Amino acid sequence: PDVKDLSLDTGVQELLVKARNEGIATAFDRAVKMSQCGFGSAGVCCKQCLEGPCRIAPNGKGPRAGVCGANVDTIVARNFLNTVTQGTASHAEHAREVAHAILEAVEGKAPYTIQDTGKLKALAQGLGITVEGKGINQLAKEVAHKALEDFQKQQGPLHWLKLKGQTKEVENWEKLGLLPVNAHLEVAKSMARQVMGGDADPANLLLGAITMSLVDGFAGLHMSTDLQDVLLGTPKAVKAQYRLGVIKEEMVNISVHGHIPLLAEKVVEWAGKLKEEARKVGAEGINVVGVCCSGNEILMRKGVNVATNYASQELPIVTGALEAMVVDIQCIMPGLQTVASCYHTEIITTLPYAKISGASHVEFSAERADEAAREIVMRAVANFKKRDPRKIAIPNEVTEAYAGFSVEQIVEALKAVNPDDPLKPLVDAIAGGQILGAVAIVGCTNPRKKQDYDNLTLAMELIKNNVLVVATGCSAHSLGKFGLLSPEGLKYCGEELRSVLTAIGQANGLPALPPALHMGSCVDNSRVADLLTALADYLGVGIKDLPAAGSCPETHHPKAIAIGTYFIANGVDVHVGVNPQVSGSELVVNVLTANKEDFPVTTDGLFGGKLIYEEDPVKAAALIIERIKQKRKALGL
Ligand code: BF8
Repeated sequence: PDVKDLSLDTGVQELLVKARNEGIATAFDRAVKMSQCGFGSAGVCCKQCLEGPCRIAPNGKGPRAGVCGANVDTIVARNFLNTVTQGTASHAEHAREVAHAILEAVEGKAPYTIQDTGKLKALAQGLGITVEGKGINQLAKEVAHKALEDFQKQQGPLHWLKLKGQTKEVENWEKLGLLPVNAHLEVAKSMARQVMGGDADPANLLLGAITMSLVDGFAGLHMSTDLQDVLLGTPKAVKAQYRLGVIKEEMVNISVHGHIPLLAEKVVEWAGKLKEEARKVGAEGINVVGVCCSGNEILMRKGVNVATNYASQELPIVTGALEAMVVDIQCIMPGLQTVASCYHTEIITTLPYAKISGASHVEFSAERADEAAREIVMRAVANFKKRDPRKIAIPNEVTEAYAGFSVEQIVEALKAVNPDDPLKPLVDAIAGGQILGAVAIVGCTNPRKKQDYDNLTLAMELIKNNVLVVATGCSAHSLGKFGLLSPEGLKYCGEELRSVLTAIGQANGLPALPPALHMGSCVDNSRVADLLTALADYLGVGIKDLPAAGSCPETHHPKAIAIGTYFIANGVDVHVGVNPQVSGSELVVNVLTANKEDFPVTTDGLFGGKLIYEEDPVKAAALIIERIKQKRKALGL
């Protein structure tokens, strides 16, 4: 296919041509070659034991049950639970790493210092810890211990669920017996119920997926964000640049890629400290650029420029000017090393449980953070001289963008309009219809879809219809590349939304707020939930009652499915633009999508939120808007 059909990003297109000319295959090429298995696509393949693999043909031909007797509903529901569990395990491990880092920091073993003492105190108070008379390090230690209890305790719901769950939604989960106890216990229990001969009731398995998603939300997303803000600082509005043009020919270039910001922050710090070393090898300095969610983390807190998002992560290497790509965990394509072996770029893995054969490994831990980051930066500096000048080609476009919209920053901006009651201007605009509703555009890009196209098209449709858009993850990068994170993008908004964003922006001394507010990485979907919780509490309703939705147009990762399920459990409709691999079971489809009116049990009935699967972003926007209007009507708006 023409590179124009693979990505909307012209820099990506340019480098795809270069890669092809050099005989290098990327994820986009592999996606074209890889035919998709019809059974897997429908979720009907079972590999849980050695009687199989068994598969139930969706067309009604062939066996109707596996060797053990599991029918298609059991198989599809179990596979769905497995997907949600994988996503949850990733986020829970992320949160646990940060909790440990806080402990090590306050014990003087790791080189980090608590940055947001206000947030620390608020968290401590919310967790029932006595604040008075305690020093910051003591408080941080007690908060970290509370966090770690969410991986150990044997009774009662997760502390973080009690801390962050919206009251009405928590009541509902409790009534349904879905409250999770501890993250590790729930992940283990989920694996145990998926085993051959375990849970075979599809509805029960789907309820298991809801409990798992609550672990994802509270012991994954919320805990990660809260503890990261305490340790590294709560984001404030920042200005930065997007696109592959942020890679600079005259600099030593390092891209940080992955998720847990402990590493990325330190690489940025050491890049600053070792500038002189770069000059010694003939470079002008050291340029750190972000990829994927590590990119989001250092963009939000440090204003570091972003090179690219998930699907095109191999392409910074193809510029021929990237000295090192340092990675930690999740969404890191093993194919990076194959591409890097054609250039001077060194891929550096950092975690003992996430290695790539052929790549270098510099072990990172909170305790060794300075040593490891220093070594990584020095390796990059040493690689500068190994460049092949004939292979260098950096696309020159960059786009300006604003990020850093934590809930705290949003409230701060609203205070400029109404200092005593900051949420009022927002609620009034929603009630008055100037803002029709709010949608979070989240998640990935997927090499099987034209990169950035669906994320951008959906956002454009929504803002045109006066829907407020917030964004996280690689979707936020899509919007950033095409100007929607900058006031420049305001021209695409409906008139009423534009006037609200202009008024708030001007109250803050800016020309306007951007049409989409960048709220952070994928774990920062917790910020979206916090904003919804604040609005629901303000109005005295449940989150499920708000005219809000989530959308992941270019879904690729199980984490995105786990996050989506968490929002459905909160009563928020979630759109996905890629096949969620459940179509083989009518029962599972009906429960998740509420497509059949008289179906007795649906997530919509139980929680007020459902799954919307629509590949066309324009149609998806229409479906989302229709549902927002229904929710407005139910609120009497
Ligand atoms: O956690 S958005 S492609 S990088 S899964 Fe991955 Fe998707 Fe990007 Fe971040 Ni989230």
